Amino acid sequence: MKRRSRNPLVLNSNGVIRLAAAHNALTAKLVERAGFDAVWASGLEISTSHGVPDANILTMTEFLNAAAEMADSVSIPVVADCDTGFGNSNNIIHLVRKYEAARIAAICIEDKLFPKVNSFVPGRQELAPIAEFVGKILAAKNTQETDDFVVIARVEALIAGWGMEEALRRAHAYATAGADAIFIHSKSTEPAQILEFAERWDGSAPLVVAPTTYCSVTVDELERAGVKVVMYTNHGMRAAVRAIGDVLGEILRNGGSRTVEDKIAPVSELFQLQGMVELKKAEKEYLRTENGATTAIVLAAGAGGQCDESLRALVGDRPRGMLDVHGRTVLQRQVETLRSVGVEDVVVVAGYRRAKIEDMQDVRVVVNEDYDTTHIVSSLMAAEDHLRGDVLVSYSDVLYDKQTVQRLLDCQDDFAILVDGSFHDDHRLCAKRIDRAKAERPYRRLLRRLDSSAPTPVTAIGKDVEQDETDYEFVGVSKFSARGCEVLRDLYSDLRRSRPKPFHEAPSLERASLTDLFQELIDRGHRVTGVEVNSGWAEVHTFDDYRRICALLSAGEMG
Ligand code: SPV
Ligand code: MG
Repeated sequence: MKRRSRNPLVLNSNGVIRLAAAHNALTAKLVERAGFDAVWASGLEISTSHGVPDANILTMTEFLNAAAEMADSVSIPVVADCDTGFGNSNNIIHLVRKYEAARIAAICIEDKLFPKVNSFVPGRQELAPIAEFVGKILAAKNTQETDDFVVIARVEALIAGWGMEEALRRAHAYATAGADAIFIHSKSTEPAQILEFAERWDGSAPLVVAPTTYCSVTVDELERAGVKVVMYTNHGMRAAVRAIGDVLGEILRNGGSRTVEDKIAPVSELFQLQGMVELKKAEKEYLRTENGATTAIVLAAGAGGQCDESLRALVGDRPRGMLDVHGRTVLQRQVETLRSVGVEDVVVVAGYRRAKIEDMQDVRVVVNEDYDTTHIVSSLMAAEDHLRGDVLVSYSDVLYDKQTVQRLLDCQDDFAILVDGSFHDDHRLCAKRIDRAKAERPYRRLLRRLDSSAPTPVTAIGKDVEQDETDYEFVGVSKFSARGCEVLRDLYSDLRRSRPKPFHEAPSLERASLTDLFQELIDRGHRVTGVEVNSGWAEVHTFDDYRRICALLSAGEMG
């Protein structure tokens, strides 16, 4: 979306407009994030950021590049400090063309002689003749192509010590020449000088001020005095200089960075400011790789205490996925397996004792705040923003090997679920309340067959599927194509409206399991494909499961 420049003077038609300074995209974003109305692309800050004096050492192109970078990065208007215009009226014509084309909302030019020196530097502050500066304003106003481009004229008479009468005379001449606003600058340490100017000003153009030295004045007081725009022209940079210096000093003093960690922004905040979230979204939409970019969503919000009695002592204080298996949690092992088959983007839905999950490196965490009153479908939909492109969805208490996940990734159907028929061989499992699936092609035990791995549509799924109708057990891992995700999101918003009670085997949608969702998809005519495996995975539901997995993994299986 291309932004148009916007006249900053009409932003808050009734109230005062507040600007803060920036010198690059990052600081402009911080100005916007803090809630200021517009950005002041400060000559002082841009010069300082280049390590050179604010005395027209940099060229117009360098100031323009900095301001354009800001305008590209924020949606609020950018007001560019253009010093004296980098020359005479010819330079003004050139600069207006360039700045307007770069979608900079406003320029500010000051009535000093080129090359200027920052107004707070004692000594030489030479004023231009009024007529010459009026010529610059006329040149600027006659050059602009869009109606809402703003030209601010800055009066430096008070800075140069030429007195109040001269300041008013100049301001009046500039407003008459067509300046859209008058920036009356002062280096007095008291607001009296600016308040007197405002009191005597004829109101022929809105007033802009920068209370750097007379900082006791408030925005409200300035507004009451008739000021339209208040600019904080260097405060962000001064804050950064102090903070950076303090933190770097502390690291050297302490011989490490542990003590500064809580005082500085986390790296994730830098990613946010960079636009990494948007990049990841775009990547899902457009980046095509040979294997496709699959996101994994691991559902780990449930309380450890909800599991089988025999396991409770081990997971009572943590999410089930945080169960330790030979020094690595089940979740860590899942993430490693997923990465080994090229699934880089792993989103974990946390809830119960979420801090343990939030400490994990390299995964993105979303939270199901209602984890104690809701169930798996609600956790999945807490990650709705990530249900885009190909998505693999996994329970957090199941381990699988590479080949098993790869079989699911290879299935191109919109809804695919891993199923296993080998529970038929275990009479204890046969009687248990496992997730059962009936399929179009029945499970055929011990038959040597060529088509053993051909996927088959599931016709019924849930814990209540009759024992003698059950062909397979649902492994707890499923995959949705990009279209499947779209269907799922629409289905969910539809269900949220109709609030079915019960919802298949669940008392409500909020308490629904994935199997209820798959049954709903089947009932609505969607094909849910069972991808058959008969080894390569294990769930951790009971202490016996846990013991078996520990033994298996120490024997080096399920790498
Ligand atoms: C700037 O920010 O570069 C200005 C305002 O011109 S001031 O430094 O306050 O003079
Ligand atoms: Mg300046």
